[in-house]
Amino acid sequence: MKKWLSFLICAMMVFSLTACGGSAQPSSSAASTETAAPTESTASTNDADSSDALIVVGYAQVGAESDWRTANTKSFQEFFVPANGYDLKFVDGQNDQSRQIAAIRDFIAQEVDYIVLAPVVETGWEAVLQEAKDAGIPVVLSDRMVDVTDDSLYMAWVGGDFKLEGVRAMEWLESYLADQGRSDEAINIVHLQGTIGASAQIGRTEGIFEGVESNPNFTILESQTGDFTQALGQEVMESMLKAYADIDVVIAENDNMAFGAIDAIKAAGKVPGEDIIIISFDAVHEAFERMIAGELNCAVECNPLHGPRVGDIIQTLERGETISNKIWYVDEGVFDQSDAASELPSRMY
Ligand code: GYE
Repeated sequence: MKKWLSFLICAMMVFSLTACGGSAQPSSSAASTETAAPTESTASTNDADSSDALIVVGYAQVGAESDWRTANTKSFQEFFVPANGYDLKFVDGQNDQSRQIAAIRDFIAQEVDYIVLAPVVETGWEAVLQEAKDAGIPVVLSDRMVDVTDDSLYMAWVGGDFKLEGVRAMEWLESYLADQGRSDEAINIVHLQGTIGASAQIGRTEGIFEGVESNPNFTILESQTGDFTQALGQEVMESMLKAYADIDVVIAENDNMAFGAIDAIKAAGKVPGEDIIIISFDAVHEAFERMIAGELNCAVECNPLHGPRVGDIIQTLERGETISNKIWYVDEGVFDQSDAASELPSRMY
């Protein structure tokens, strides 16, 4: 009888541990289709009820400049929750590097367990990352990169391959023009750039410029920053429409600037998507709606759902394992008016 009872208690304990492990395990599904995913997390038996057991993560976010950014913030805020074993300290850097640096110093003072940084621009991070390293706090980079000579200042980075995105935008343009029998036509492009010095701007601009170089009939009339915002995208486009009578293509380095440009084009009495071809990056929900409406021609995907991916990196570090892929590029696609309607229902952001 006694033996039977202890077996029953034992069985109950095993069951509750399994259940507990299941609920506390950070999801790794977002990484499953990607080639470069770090080691998958195993079940964690973190005591999610006791705040002492929570892993404290400070996230120094860029700001709230775009729909992409909003989706990125949401991804972190939904993933880094006590039920998954985390306590998230979130700081909005308001597109200002000095605010992000102040946030990191504050995280160090609070002795957080991990610092996650989405750096607004690439340069100027050495000193503060060294301070984090000296304090023994691992830094994980997400979204944009830092330009530092010592790569031991961060544990890993996860984000999009921005140069490849730029290359793909130009490949799409080439094949679209070919389909229309316009391959030999002189094509005038205006280029709305993101925040100058941000990885997403640097990489996309590089890819776009390469595509222009390999197509002698393409001319960039002007490249100007719209700082990744809709308002500035509209403003810059208004002045470009006044300066150039014959714009064939707008390439906007994010969706929101393209939405602003679309408004400017409509206000100038032209038809966006028809009189002027419009290409953007991110592929947020509204980009699909605009493609369905015929106003936007192509959206090159940039996936913002980095919360669970950073979670995988942190879990790898928690297990004391080394990160096999320090630089983790997320798989991304290209969408246009031909597939926008069928793709929209399954889009996650
Ligand atoms: O494309 C843009 C956002 O860094 C990839 O930042 C990110 C970019 C994204 O403001 O919409």
